Amino acid sequence: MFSIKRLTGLEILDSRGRPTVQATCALASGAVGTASVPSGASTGAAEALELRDGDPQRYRGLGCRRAVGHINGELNRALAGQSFEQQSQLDQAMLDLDGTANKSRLGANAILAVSLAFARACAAERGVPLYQYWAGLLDQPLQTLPRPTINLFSGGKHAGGQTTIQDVLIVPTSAHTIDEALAMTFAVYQAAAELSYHKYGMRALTADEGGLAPPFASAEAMLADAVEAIRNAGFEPGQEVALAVDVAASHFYQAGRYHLGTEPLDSRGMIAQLLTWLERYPIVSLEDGLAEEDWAHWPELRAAVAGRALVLGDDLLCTNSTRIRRAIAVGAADALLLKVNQIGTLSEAAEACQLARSAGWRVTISARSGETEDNWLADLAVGWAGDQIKVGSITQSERLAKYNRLLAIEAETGLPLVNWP
Ligand code: 2PG
Ligand code: MG
Repeated sequence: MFSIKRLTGLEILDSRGRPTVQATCALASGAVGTASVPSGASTGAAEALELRDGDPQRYRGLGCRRAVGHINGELNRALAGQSFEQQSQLDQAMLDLDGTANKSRLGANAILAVSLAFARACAAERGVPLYQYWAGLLDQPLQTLPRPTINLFSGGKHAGGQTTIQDVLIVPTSAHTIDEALAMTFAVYQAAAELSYHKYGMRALTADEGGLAPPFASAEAMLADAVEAIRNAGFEPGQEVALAVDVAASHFYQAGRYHLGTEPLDSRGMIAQLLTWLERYPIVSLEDGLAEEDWAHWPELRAAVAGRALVLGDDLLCTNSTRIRRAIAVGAADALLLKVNQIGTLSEAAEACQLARSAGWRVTISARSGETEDNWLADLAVGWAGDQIKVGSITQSERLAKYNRLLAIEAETGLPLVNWP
């Protein structure tokens, strides 16, 4: 039994300087856990609601005082003094209190902060590392470390829209350890910075997640430059370092057309475009290749990709079990991008993860574009045996906090890196 003594909330700032929520959970045993929630920019329409104050005079309406007030007020009043045998009971109690379908009353940011802080406090009370506690939530042993997929070039909503697609990431496929994966990434990132300078006269200025963002003429130029940077770093593209792409197609889809290049594309045209990329570039994972509302064509995309790359759903699925069930039923994807703040509690995210696994899918555990220095994501990716972890680039402390935690977990556990791709 874990008895909550007190919950406290605090408004803090994320990596974009926007407010977000931190919670601290003190248990009667004396164990304490603190955790912070991230925030997206290219959000899916079906995400749980991040409660913002809406006061234009303060942080342009983005303040989180109401969400924090719910932790210090209603949630603390209702939950302090209560005991819970497990995480799911606390999460259910918060869902019952909130009483809405998308956590809009208390705010998914408030609820998730408490859910995570409670997890940290429970791990501390048991005297186990957080990744161990999280493996226990899924009732599974520790298995592998996730393979990092690291943002090299940014576009879309993370880089002022200078290129339509959102992220080109590198996948150090020949790395055997986290340590090796990061050293390889550093080499490619430096080569990409040099390439950006020589080709575009661009100093190494970075986008929201630390990726480089020169003014590429097209998505193809972005992909081709990534391949060139891999080669310049001394690696064989595809053999040693592959690519992952977050197309984030929902964000350039309007009235049934994809506004990717000069000519708008219909869904078939967009699928044909994606297949051309798969043929030309060493892409092993294709995220949100189609828009979140274009359900009708996702099965076609998956069938056409035919296992050559992961068909990964982010905005499409929103870590939401109802949407994942639908995607499994119609064969819309074969991999889940899991972001706990899309759904708002650990228990619901755990259910989403298990559902994806039950269909034989791969799982990517992902950060948000607005992050904090908190590093719980690394523990989650290990505890839930994520195939990939997606944290952003190899710059900026809110990203490095997670990579550095992975290095520490690797040193502590000696777990092998997952055998993917
Ligand atoms: C995504 C994420 C992370 P955001 O689309 O996968 O890169 O972006 O957090 O802005 O939704
Ligand atoms: Mg995405």
